[in-house]
Amino acid sequence: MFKKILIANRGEIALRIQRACREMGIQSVVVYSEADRDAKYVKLADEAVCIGPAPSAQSYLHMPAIISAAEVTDAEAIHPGYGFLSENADFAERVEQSGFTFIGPTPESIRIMGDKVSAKQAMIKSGVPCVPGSEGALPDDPKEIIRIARTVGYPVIIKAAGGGGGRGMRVVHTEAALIHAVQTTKAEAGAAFGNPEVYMEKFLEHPRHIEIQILADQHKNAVWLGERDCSMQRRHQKIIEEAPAPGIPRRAIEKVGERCAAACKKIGYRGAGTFEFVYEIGEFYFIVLNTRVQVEHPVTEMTSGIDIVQMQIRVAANEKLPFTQRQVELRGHAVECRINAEDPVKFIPSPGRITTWHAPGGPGVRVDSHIYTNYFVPPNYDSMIGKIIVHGDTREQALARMRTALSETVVEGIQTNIPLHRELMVDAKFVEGGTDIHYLESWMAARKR
Ligand code: MV4
Repeated sequence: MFKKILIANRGEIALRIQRACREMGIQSVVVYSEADRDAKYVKLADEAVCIGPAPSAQSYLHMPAIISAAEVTDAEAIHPGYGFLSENADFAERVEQSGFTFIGPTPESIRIMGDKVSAKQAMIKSGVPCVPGSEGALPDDPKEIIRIARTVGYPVIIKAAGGGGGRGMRVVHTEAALIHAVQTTKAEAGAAFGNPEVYMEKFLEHPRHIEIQILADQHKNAVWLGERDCSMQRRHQKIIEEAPAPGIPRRAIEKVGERCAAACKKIGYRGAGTFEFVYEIGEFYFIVLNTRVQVEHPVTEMTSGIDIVQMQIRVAANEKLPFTQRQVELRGHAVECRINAEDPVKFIPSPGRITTWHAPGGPGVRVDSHIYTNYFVPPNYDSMIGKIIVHGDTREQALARMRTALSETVVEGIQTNIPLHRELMVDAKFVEGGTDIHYLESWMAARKR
């Protein structure tokens, strides 16, 4: 096992990774920007290295500074967390070339999954169900494009190979609009991602967003740890996640979960990963494979009892997964609310000093956050300041615990989306379960009137 790990991230996930290291007896080094100098997890770390000024480009995205920090502190491995450099294949490669272990998949896996065309091709080959569409990138010939769209059937969606997270896509409803849409998406993709390749899929109008958590070691073992329903989102920013996904037959989940684990073995995947699907009328359709630990991983930790961050570290150190698929037992129901420093109605970021922070507690309540009373939320980064996660025997119990937790939580000095969560936890349709990816945005539009 590693003696020392460098954490190349900030905020709640830096603290989360630090906790995993502590529990495993591993020393942790955090890197921080000038804006994060006073953060408590920076002081709590065994070692801390300032890597630059507040802007991410000069700190958390600055590869030479991070690699130098690993060199001067004699760290053996680098955990990238999520966001920043976590899915940057060049970074993973540079980490390994500098003699460190990258806690994540191989640079090659990251590269394949970063290109959505090659990711989809790998999944089709590995038996993971995908959305019907073009086989690979669209050709240049407009006649061919029109022919493909007729076969797929309208509406279709044009997606950039280099896109993701909702960037670089366009829905097309009619043949008349097709060629212009393809050309515009290609031009935008070329400018934004340096890759003009696009592909086509049937556009599903009312899907849910369901994802499967997997773990794979370097000894040909791969397991899936159940699903998460992440349909409650706004502008591709998830705000509530839960497991299991309400109303989906267990048999259907098991089938897709097994396909994901089998695909991991087939492609030689290592580390933690998340297969994202759109789910509509009883069918799962693969959209992307995220090669990092995700914000919402605690929901799966609560239902599986497995520490995903510790497993990432263990498989990176070449250990075997310490359990088999048959030993994975999913229990109860978990829900996560992401707490953002933002206006709960207009969603404008609300950085600044937190004058009061009172965390919730009690049975089945977990808080993953780096904040404290008198903490200054810097304006330079993502507005998420923490997560409240609850677990219960049933969905009803989990929701009741979340309502209580939200009622106990106090954040003063800045605005947060806690009032929005309080409303959603008693919303009839959410409480019923199974709302689709458009629900939150239509709910907000209706509330405004
Ligand atoms: C789709 C889709 C409907 N049909 N693909 C958005 C993010 C990117 N990863 C893929 N996305 C979508 N792909 C087909 N063929 C709808 C979305 C989508 C979405 C997916 C998951 C969560 C939220 C979403 C919000 C809008 C659109």
